[in-house]
Amino acid sequence: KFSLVNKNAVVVGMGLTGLSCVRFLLTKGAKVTAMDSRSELTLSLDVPLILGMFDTRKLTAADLIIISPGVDVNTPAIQQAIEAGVHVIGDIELFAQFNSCPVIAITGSNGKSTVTHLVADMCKAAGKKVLMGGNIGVPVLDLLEQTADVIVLELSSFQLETTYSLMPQVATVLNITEDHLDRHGDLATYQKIKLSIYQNSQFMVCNREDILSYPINAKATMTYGLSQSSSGFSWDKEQANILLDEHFFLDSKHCLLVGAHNMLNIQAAAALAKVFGIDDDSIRQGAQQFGGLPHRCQTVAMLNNVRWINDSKATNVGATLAAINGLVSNIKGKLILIAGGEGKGADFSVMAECLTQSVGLLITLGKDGDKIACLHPDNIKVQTIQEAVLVAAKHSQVGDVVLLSPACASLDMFVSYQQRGDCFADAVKALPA
Ligand code: UMA
Ligand code: ADP
Repeated sequence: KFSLVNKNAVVVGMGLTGLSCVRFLLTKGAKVTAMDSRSELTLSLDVPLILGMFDTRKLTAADLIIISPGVDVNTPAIQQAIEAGVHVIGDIELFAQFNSCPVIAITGSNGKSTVTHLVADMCKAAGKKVLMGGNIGVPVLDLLEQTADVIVLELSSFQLETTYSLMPQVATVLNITEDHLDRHGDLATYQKIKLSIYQNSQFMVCNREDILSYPINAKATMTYGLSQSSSGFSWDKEQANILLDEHFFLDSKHCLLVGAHNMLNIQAAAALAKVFGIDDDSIRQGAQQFGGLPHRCQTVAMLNNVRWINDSKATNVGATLAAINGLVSNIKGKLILIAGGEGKGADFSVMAECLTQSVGLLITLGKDGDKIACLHPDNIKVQTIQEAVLVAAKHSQVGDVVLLSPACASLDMFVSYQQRGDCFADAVKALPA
């Protein structure tokens, strides 16, 4: 365990994470300096603040640097400090050093927030006091102020990259598909960072459908998947039931979540909860009551028998493919897809087959919209979400589905994926009846 008393700590990045780190370090008696690349910023915390270019001298002289997930560890000033022997960690590592509550840890390219909520609900149904945090939007250090029976953590690759000693009771990598390659360089590096969640984990839950998500040199405690399996969770497609060890476990018709990817999410959450020791009835109750999160395949309107779906949280190719494949068998008319935004260096060509087979009309926008548009012969390029909605309305007929599932981050045009999704929903509501 670190002693932080009188340590010179520099916190880099003054977003949600950085602010929580400053608050925590002050309570532990550290001498804290805050840094942020922005040129203007007012802090309500009483610590020295260095703005603009990172101060290399200050960084290399520090005892400890805590960097925010949005700050690249490969930033030259940070690398220089690492070479000078300074300990560089993230808030999750700091949390791990001080936490004594059991942790269920969840990462993966897609489904993290959904599974995190499902697991939390299953634990709550069993009467446990549950806290949720991490990439889901709650800085983990803030959780240390409360007591709980279990902490459910959603962890991103940026957070895992600077974490070394988290010891989850049970952990999972839900799936691995391309994301954040602009930061991590290649899929192998991204995968290695994701798999580090298993490093000190007592138990591991793995997805049989995704071999990349398995731990290297270790055995899965429990598996799940759509494929048949004599042990773990599986899927009976004919009856639409979730099975456990080949016996009936849960009828998906009693669940509010729909789509193949969500059947995997329910199984993953059930496996995590079961391995953690939650009873089957509470697992079923949590799975049945969860209605899904906003901006994830959420129906925002039914207008003239056209369904409008907001999947703004689909910020990578894997998420958009899952949304299309999950929806397509239930569409009577055609699927109109709105996609594009900040592509984060992704290879969109893997979407080509799915787009030409399942999408009737493709509407693109944003910085990397053209890279998607060229994959479909019937495409229309637009400038704004409002224009995309108007074009979709003009081309839609009874039975069609209009899906906003961008396969890209939103930051080229919006503050967040939430703002993008809200803009879409507002534009749909503004359509003439
Ligand atoms: N900053 C710099 N220099 C840089 C980059 C950023 O100074 O080079 C500063 C910015 O000026 C800003 C601050 O850093 O003041 C922002 O820090 P941040 O980007 O790390 O964001 P936080 O507000 O701390 O939020 C982070 C996560 N953000 C990212 O990983 C980008 C949040 O995940 C997370 O919810 C939160 O910590 C609490 O744990 C968001 C996210 O987009 C939702 N995550 C990515 C994703 O899901 O795809 C990984
Ligand atoms: P994350 O927190 O990892 O971004 P979410 O639960 O917020 O995951 O879902 C984000 C998007 O990913 C959704 O909009 C949906 O289209 C897609 N998605 C959800 N679960 C899965 C899954 N298991 N596999 C692939 N895609 C998924």
